[in-house]
Amino acid sequence: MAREETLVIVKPDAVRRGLIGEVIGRIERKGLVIDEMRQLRIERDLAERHYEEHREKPFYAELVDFITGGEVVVARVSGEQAVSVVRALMGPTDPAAAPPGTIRGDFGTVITENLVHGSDSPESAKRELDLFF
Ligand code: 3AN
Repeated sequence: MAREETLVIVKPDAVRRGLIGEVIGRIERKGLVIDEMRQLRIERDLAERHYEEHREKPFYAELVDFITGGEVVVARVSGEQAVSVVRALMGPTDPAAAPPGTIRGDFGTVITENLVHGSDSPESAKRELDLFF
């Protein structure tokens, strides 16, 4: 067991659909803590740094266009095993395949518009939190 921090981004599709409270509420009800949170429009340069590990992927341009295409909410979230607990709440990357009960499984069908980002390791969390906070 380890207390961890992770970065959560409520993506533009979720913000547009009025799901900020739904996403953040699930994280809070699970028992994690929102230490910092703000709403912003991500600049292209910041999006490219955030997603730099995907730079060579075929979906990279679409991903950067999407995340910069509307307001997002970024949150610093902490708690026991916060990285994997948030990933479990989110569900798998493709909402069409994500099980009901997860955020992506309950609210999405399209892979780009998958509602939420959560860091995939404590190392990624540190790098990503430093970009946003
Ligand atoms: P996750 O967000 O579940 O960690 P990653 O890190 O593999 O998924 O991908 C980052 C983001 O890139 C995803 N949240 C999703 O929006 C997008 N993405 C991943 N795979 C694809 C794909 N095959 N087609 C389009 N977008 C994708």
